Amino acid sequence: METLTSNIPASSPSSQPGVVEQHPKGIQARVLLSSVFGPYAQDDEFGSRSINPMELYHNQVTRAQGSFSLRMFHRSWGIMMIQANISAPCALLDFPTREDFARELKSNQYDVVGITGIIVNVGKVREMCRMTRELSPHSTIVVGGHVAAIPGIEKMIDADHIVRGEGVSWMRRYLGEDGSAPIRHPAIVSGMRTRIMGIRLPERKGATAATIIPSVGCPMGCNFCTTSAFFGGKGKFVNFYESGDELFEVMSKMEAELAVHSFFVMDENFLLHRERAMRLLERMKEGHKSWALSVFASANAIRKYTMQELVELGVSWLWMGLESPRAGYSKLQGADTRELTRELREHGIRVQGSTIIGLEHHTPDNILAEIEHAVSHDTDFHQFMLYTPVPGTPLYQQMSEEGRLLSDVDYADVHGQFKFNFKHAAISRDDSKRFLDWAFWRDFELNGPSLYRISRTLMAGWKRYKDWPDVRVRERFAGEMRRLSGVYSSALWAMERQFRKVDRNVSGQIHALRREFKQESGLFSRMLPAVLGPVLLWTTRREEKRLARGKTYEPPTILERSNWVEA
Ligand code: B12
Ligand code: SF4
Repeated sequence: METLTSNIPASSPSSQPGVVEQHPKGIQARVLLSSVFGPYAQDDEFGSRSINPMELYHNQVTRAQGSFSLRMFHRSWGIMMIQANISAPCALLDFPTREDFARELKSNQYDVVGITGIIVNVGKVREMCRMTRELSPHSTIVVGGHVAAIPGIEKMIDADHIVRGEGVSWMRRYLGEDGSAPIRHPAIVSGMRTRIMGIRLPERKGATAATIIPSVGCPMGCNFCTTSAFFGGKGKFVNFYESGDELFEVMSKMEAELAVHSFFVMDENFLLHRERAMRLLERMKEGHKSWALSVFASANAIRKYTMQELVELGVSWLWMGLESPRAGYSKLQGADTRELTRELREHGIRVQGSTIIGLEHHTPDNILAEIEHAVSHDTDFHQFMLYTPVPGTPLYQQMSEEGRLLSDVDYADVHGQFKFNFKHAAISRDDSKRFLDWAFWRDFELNGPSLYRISRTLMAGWKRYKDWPDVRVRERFAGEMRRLSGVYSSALWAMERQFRKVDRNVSGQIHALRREFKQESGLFSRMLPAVLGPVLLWTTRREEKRLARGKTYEPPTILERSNWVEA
């Protein structure tokens, strides 16, 4: 199969994006929505890459942490959102194999086949369009998601409609429904098949956070940011829930349906909308909700809140950009991000930093110091990504105009975890990967496993808030300590031993934290490490061996039908 690069010649120009025409069958149309096919963690002709598995943390955050890497899968929320908001009979196929996809096409007469993908997936999207034409020739093919931003995509794939931007409204209008009707939020369990230290965590109802999607896009408009660009760019975004009241209602519904108290809030810059967040807090107080929120926010948005407000709002995990202070992004303006990170962690808020490697001002001479600066934040998790001009962004436009895009890079490799796809003024392609890999390793070596770091943050939060006057806050920390202290102490027991061979200093710090847990825990949790610790050490070592033999993990295939009546 030919590779798909930015200089690919035009193939059949079969489709054009454009105004939303309506499907003749309206809501009687049978719809199949599918994510791209796996397996993912392997190198293949369709664009799977072993370096690019379908695992958020292991792919871009904890990948250097060996058996301590946090591994889990996330469903394809975009198509779940669309499915929940259309009245047509709809099947959703998540993480199919090619055979699953073919079987589904053959066993049902679908009028509409909707495929979701991002830019790295273009080869798979093309293959799925080809398969649909062959196996279900009367189906209308609709392609959506970030893959739609590739310039000339309509000539690379054989689709009838290519949808750029928000898809719920588009699909509703396509099926003859009201595109601006209120959004029904699907019940989404945020992660599944979680593994760490060689064991798969049990999946009990309510044990995993629910994903809430209040909006898509981000008005900050950083030049490299694809999520911002895809939904309108600077100054624009699409709100699904405008107010704190609406958000509170949705979260209460999810709480009842999924028995959860914690939420992964999938909004690129949740804290930017202060009025909404503060109204949510008011409602949480009125309703005595002791919820925990994992949010994304830029440093300037976080600074709009006091620590107390963040803690009362239940913010327990924060994903924050830590781009170099020399890069001049407005989201960092006036922020001492090291001080901010330290403060957040002292208040029990786990911080996930995100740092870009290969910014314009980086050179082989200064980049190691910049990485040291990033790592010195001592965040709980740290994501590193290469500076990457992605189609649709202002950065891509600029690089293209300057003639700096490398035209022979396969789109499957444009994901920020491999090598540059552009000509950098001072750093070579091969060196970009070396620096990126070094950043991950350095963070791990210096700061230890993320599991240790989050245990430390939880301990700090517990000590500070265990006697706090607001009972909601107290309950949140007490609940986490109750559930986790025994498990964390056991994991720390195993980590302390296993990490000796990486860095004795960090191993010593883990030991000290383990003693703190011992002091603060109840009798059962104090006893548990003696039993569970050696088991975890054994599973950790077994996992190390598996990984050394090349073991990878794949998400399960899921098929869900709604409004379904057999044909
Ligand atoms: C969850 C997530 C993942 C999950 C994927 C789960 C899955 N099942 O695919 C994980 C963690 C595994 C993942 C991995 C990767 N991801 Co990711 N991921 C996200 C994240 C955080 C949320 C996606 C989401 O659900 N958004 C909310 C929904 C509602 O929005 P949406 O998906 O865009 O869908 C809307 C529209 O696009 C449209 N739409 C979508 N599909 C369809 C289909 C049809 C038919 C229609 C009509 C419309 C439509 O309608 C939806 C509602 O408006 C986004 C960031 C973000 N904020 O979106 C990055 C993001 C999508 N990921 C990105 C990247 C680069 C990756 C990786 C390559 C990165 C890496 N190195 O790890 C890998 C690739 C994995 C692979 N092998 O394919 C980029 C995509 C860049 C691009 N332009 O292609 C994003 C935008 C992050 C970023 N800012 O860089 N990711
Ligand atoms: S603040 Fe974050 S989400 Fe918003 S545009 Fe910048 S990088 Fe994107």
